[in-house]
Amino acid sequence: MLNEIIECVRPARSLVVLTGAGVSAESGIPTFRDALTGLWANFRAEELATPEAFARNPEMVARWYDERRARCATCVPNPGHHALATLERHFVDTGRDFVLLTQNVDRLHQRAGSQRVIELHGTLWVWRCIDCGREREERVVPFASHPPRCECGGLRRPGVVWFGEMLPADALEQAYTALAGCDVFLSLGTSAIVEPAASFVYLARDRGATTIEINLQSTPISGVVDHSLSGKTGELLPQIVEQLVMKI
Ligand code: BJW
Ligand code: ZN
Repeated sequence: MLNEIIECVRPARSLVVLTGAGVSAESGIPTFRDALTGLWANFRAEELATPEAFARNPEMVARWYDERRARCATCVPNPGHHALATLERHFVDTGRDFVLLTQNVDRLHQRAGSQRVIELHGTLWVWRCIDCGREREERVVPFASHPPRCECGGLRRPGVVWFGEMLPADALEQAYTALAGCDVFLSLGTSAIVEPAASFVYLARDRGATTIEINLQSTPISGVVDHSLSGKTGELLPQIVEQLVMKI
């Protein structure tokens, strides 16, 4: 199976990769659907990641995101992130298109060296005032108070996309353009249940692309893709990429 996947990716002219929380799991960042722990054990992430939860209890939601920001600050990219950055360089060096669409908000792809990363769900590192809209990158953890406040006095929220919110229009447009032109599509470490990213595989398939999934568990798209490989992205991606980069 690994060899079949390598031989599918090798001739690709235009590769689109979609990543999810599983790709960062081996960096020590819990996936979105992992059970919450500690003080958060009685909560579900799906209930905290909504505009309604922030409106009801901004202090609690901001604190949850700030703790996740602090956790990410102690984590480093894993071999899966590095393999994807190497793969991008290989595609660019050989004059081919490579686009990385990520649902992850941790920016570990960028820290691994990936250049063309489209953040579909925003990032934990940028916070935005809900009154004046001003955005600022926030690297120092933790905040002095929750939620942090803007100079204008407004509450600031994490620059992520919550359920029921629109994805950034430019990110979505770039994603659809890339999908319309790709000949190979990789879905990596995502449960493939959150729309619109969950439907990208169908767009790629309908335009004739070869579709591949790597995940620890089966997902709703495991029976849809051409190849579904079971395992850890941090272990499998380096093996795949090494073969692709060594033998042109
Ligand atoms: C490993 C591994 C290892 C572990 N190696 N694998 C159509 C139908 C029904 C509903 C909707 C619809 N269209 C829109 C909706 C509503 C909603 C939605 O999709 N709901 C579904 C739950 C049904 N979508 C939205 O609201 C989106 N907005 C939108 O579409 O606007 C227009 C609109 C609105 C309303 C109605 C209609 C239209 C916005 C979605 C925003 C998602 N935001 C979040 C939170 C971000 C901030 C934060 O992190 O807190 O994004 S939700 C959460 O899920 C997060 C993730 O990016 C996203 C995807 O999760 P992901 O990455 O797949 O993680 P997990 O945890 O689910 O899975 C991890 C996987 O890794 C597992 O499969 C493991 O097996 C695997 N794994 N270790 C390989 N080492
Ligand atoms: Zn403001």
